[in-house]
Amino acid sequence: MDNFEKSKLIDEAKRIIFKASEQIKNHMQRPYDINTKQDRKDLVTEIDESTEKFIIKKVRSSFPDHKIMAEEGTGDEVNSLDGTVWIIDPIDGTMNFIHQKRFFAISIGIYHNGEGIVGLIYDVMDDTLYEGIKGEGAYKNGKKIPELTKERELKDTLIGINSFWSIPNRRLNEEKIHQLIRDVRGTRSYGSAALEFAYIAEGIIDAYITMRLSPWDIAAGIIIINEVGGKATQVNGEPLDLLKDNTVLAANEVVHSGYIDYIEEK
Ligand code: 2AM
Ligand code: CA
Ligand code: CA
Ligand code: CA
Repeated sequence: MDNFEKSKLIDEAKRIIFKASEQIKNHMQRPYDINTKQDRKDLVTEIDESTEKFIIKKVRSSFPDHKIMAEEGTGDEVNSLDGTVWIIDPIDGTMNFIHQKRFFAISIGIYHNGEGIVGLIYDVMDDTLYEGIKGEGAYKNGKKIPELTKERELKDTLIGINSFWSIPNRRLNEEKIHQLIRDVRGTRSYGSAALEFAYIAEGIIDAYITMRLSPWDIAAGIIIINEVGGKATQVNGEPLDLLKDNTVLAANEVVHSGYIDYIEEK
């Protein structure tokens, strides 16, 4: 992809995300349907679906030969990252959207032959755009985000983790997570994977640990944190695979490996 194509892609992706955000804000003033997916806590609204359709329509009209992977199933069936692939979460943090009416984001990651080119995370109610451009850096509302500090020790970190992973569960050894909670400075739980990545990039938390995310939860965030000295892998340190669900350990790279010993999968 040449620089001209790349700048057209970035401009258009930003236009689409701003427009989609306006539509969400308008629609949420009116009543909307709420449904469940796999279980009673896995929620989706008609606004998740209409926003996805809106974004996909815009992408298809501007870039008919690009492929689209999207959460609510109106994209393409994507089996490889060959060519240019948009990985879209129309609303990341649907539970926050419904209950809190804030702390949700639109996430768009664009990959070219498997390489992350542009990552955009838009915090809708805060009107904040986090943007990562491969090789050029990360930005918050157009202002360059500085490299993450290299002066960080695990004991001084603030980590994003859902409290669910600290109660007895099927996926990991909760005793070790309890020890991690004791050993770090503090924990936070924001309820939007995309925003947790954005906050790592911004340096306001140091890590995010979770046991199951889909490609659209992380596609943009990976690109953004990579640009400022962050690292994202599975919880065992293995690389992430954007064609399937993954466990995720995202962190400032100077502390990243320190968390691995605390995460014992069952
Ligand atoms: P979503 O809001 O787009 O579904 C919540 O802890 C975070 O995990 C959100 O980013 C949420 O994305 C994501 N998530 C992924 N799979 C989920 C699931 N099955 N149920 C609830 N949240 C899920
Ligand atoms: Ca969802
Ligand atoms: Ca999501
Ligand atoms: Ca979603």
